[in-house]
Amino acid sequence: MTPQDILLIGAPVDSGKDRKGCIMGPDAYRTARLAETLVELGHNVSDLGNLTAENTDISEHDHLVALPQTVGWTRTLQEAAKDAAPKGLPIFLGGDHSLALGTVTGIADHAADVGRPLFVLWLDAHSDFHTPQSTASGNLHGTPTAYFTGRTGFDAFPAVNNPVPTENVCMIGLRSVDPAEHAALADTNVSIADMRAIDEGGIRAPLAEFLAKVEAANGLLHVSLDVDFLDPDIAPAVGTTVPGGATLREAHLVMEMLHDSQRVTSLDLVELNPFMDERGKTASLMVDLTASLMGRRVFDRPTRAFT
Ligand code: 5AB
Ligand code: MN
Ligand code: MN
Ligand code: MN
Repeated sequence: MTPQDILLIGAPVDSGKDRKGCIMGPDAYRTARLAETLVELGHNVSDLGNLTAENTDISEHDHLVALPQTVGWTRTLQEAAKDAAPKGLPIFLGGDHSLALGTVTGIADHAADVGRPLFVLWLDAHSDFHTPQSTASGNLHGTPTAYFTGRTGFDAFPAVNNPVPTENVCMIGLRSVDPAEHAALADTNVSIADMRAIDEGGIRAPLAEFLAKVEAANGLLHVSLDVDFLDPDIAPAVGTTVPGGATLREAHLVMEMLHDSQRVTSLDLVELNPFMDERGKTASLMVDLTASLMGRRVFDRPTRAFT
């Protein structure tokens, strides 16, 4: 396995929704020994500590939750992502999913700087494809994929210089998509494997197809892992649980395939709410999944030829 330079960047973003608790996410990953686990796998790991949101002079919005704070976080995270990407593989320790407004657009600017296309794998129960106009909840953690693909309506946010083309985005695990998101997604080339598709055909095929596209384009690959991608029985530490998510083995297989592809250049770990966890089991599972992504395996394949 090739050792990598991994940068852990704490992003205790808690402004993307009403329910609080994601502020504790970065320290839960530290407590669950994320850095030590990656070092044991042979990687070079630097923990850069936690970021804080830039102050803005934007006013509070009637409908959108904590708009000024989320715009501040977006600015901070865009800069942090742009700074970190040339130095190694950044892992953003969330924090709620509104952090991806900043991480993905910052990484997209880096991709443009190095002249390579950016691909995004969105592992989530939700598509997060709302605009600030279409969101019924006003929770901005439901908007990052719309922002980084260049949908309009994000006037309070920094302009998106390098939108990610929708054909470069793959969403796996969907099982809760609002009507406005559904209608908007229909006009895009986003690849979608919802839970029904996974039930019927398995999780391997859609991911393999997407990874082949990334490979053919010599792309950079950003992975955004929302805790609610996982079934709430194995990952209870989320604000809004959606039953029927990925199983333990489906999730590990995704991570193992990502490792084999050697394509992943940045990662978000988002939506962990340690206040809702059961004896740290969700934080530990997220660390184990990250370990699989970074090369942990029991045997090199094939383990044995059966006759
Ligand atoms: B998450 C919902 N679509 O807009 C909304 O957890 C949920 O980052 C958004 O995927 C979920 O509030 C955002 C109902
Ligand atoms: Mn999400
Ligand atoms: Mn989600
Ligand atoms: Mn959520």
